[in-house]
Amino acid sequence: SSDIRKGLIEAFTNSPDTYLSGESLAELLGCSRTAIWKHIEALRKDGFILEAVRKKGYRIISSPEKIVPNKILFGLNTKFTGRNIYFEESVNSTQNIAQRLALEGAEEGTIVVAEEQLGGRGRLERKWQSPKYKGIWMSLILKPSIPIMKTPQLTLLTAVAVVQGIQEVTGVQADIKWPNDLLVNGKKLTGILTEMQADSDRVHSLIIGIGINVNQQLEDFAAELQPSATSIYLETKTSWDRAKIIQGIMMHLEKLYLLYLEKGFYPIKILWESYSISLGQKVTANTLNGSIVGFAKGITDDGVLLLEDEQGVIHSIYSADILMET
Ligand code: BTX
Repeated sequence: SSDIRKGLIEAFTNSPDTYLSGESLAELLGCSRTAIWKHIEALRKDGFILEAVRKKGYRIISSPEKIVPNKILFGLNTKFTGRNIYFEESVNSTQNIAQRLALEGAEEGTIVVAEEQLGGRGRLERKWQSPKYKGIWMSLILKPSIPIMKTPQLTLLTAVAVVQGIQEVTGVQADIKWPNDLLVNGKKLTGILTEMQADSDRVHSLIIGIGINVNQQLEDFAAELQPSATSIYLETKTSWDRAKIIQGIMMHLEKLYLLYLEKGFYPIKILWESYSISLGQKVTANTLNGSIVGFAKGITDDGVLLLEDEQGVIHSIYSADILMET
């Protein structure tokens, strides 16, 4: 069956820009159309971008583009952010590796980048789908000397940096949904997960996980995510060099982080608000203690969301999933 795969790649290579039908490929390689279809799906999983057009067939748009760590470094204009790179082909979660490195004393700005995560995670034990060669699955170690209660500020800061980095490199303009989602036309492009190592009151290390859907086609998302997720490829019909996007994000992140250390959260808050779509709207906040419907008035200087309910009572939301009315 690896012969069929090799045969497929060869057939596509020999006729670039032409659509090859399942039927003709099956005939050429002496197997069933179902086998062809299975192998096409396997090629997709390996990072090939294929186009399927009804009645015409398949065409390879691009072969797998892998992240080259040196490409992240080349031209990277930062003092420390993203300069120390741990790169792996396949991991359970980049968060686990970054957690370990932080305990071992990794320097601030260290990033862990993987081509694939088998156990990528979101908040509240949810899963984060991280298919091979398709996205940016990375964790960044920061060591700000701040009290624990200020850590949400760094999640918001990261969201701003990721919006700016993606916009600069690809032109895609994402919106931020409090606290940590980046959306394009209401579909999820990016998730950010902040974990920490701290003692009773001070932070030692923040482990900021960033997951960005870059080169996925619709079929690369599990069926249940297809209506709610998007990728930069889906928004631009172009496949992107993920190393360049990482580089753009690192540069924006360091700039904002240094600004934050010098001037505090206020300038970051202003930027965050300018990208936010949750503010000024009626939203439902689903918290672990129940749901609150209210008008999103703003965020506090600690990054807490303020909701005003129908009785005019203001609720401080520390952690929730936000549903917006469309
Ligand atoms: P979250 O809890 O806000 O979102 C998780 C939810 O998002 C899932 O329950 C699912 O519905 C949906 N989802 C899962 N995968 C995807 C995807 N690829 N695209 C769009 N929607 C999806 C968000 O958590 C925080 C995610 C952080 C991921 C990074 S990747 C690098 C680092 N390592 C790691 O294990 N996690 C972080």
